[in-house]
Amino acid sequence: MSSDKRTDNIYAKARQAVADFSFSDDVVAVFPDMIARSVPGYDNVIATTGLLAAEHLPIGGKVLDLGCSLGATSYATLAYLTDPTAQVIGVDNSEPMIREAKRKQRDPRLSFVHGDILEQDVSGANVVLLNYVLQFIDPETRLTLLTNIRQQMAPDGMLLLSEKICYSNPSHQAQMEQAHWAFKRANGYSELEVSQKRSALENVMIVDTEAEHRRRLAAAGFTQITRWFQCLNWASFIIQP
Ligand code: GEK
Repeated sequence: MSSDKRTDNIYAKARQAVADFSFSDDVVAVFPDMIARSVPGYDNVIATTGLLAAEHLPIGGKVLDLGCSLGATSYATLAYLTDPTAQVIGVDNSEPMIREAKRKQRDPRLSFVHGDILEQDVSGANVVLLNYVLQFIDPETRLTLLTNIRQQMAPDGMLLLSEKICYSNPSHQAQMEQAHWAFKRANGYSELEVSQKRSALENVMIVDTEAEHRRRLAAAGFTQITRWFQCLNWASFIIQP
């Protein structure tokens, strides 16, 4: 493992009270390891999202990576692009995250912005990336965000969305949730780590069913919604006007 990928053991020790999860300095330091061991299919989704974004981009095109963290999907997109005039803008409201992203910045076509994606202008974007971010946005605000994206992005633009999803059928939900915990244990997280992380995320990460996503995307004005990947209860969609 490279020194770049420090092991996540944030929840390894028992805590008296587990505070709500936030994208703090501690999390940023272990983020690549944390997300790869927690999100089924993460590496595949990032690389393929980059490919889909690059394929959709015209010469001189613009990509907005909303909730970019350290810019993994931005870099995956640029890896497929030879166009020196392409522009990728990563936006995140975690100051430690953006500070670290800027420190590691290694492509002149990519810029990082510290800001709230709810306030971000995405005018003229050919591709908008929302990878595992909508689930952290207040459910009441999600439709407004998607409507703004739909109205501001290029008329033939593409939104690439990845999310954890839940199921309205309780036995499907239990089966998938348990499979996800097993996935995390198989990646080296202890029972305690899985359960403390779950408590930390309880009020912060609110997931929807695929049907709810489809309803809201349609209400925002999108008509083409294709699920292109799913691993357990984590799914990715290509979305177009
Ligand atoms: C990846 N896309 O590697 N405005 C801006 N950023 C926000 C907001 C907001 N309102 N809310 C949350 N974030 C990345 C992974 S991580 C997913 C995305 C995860 C940011 C938050 O600071 C964090 O960096 C990111 O969204 C979610 O593909 O950690 O599970």
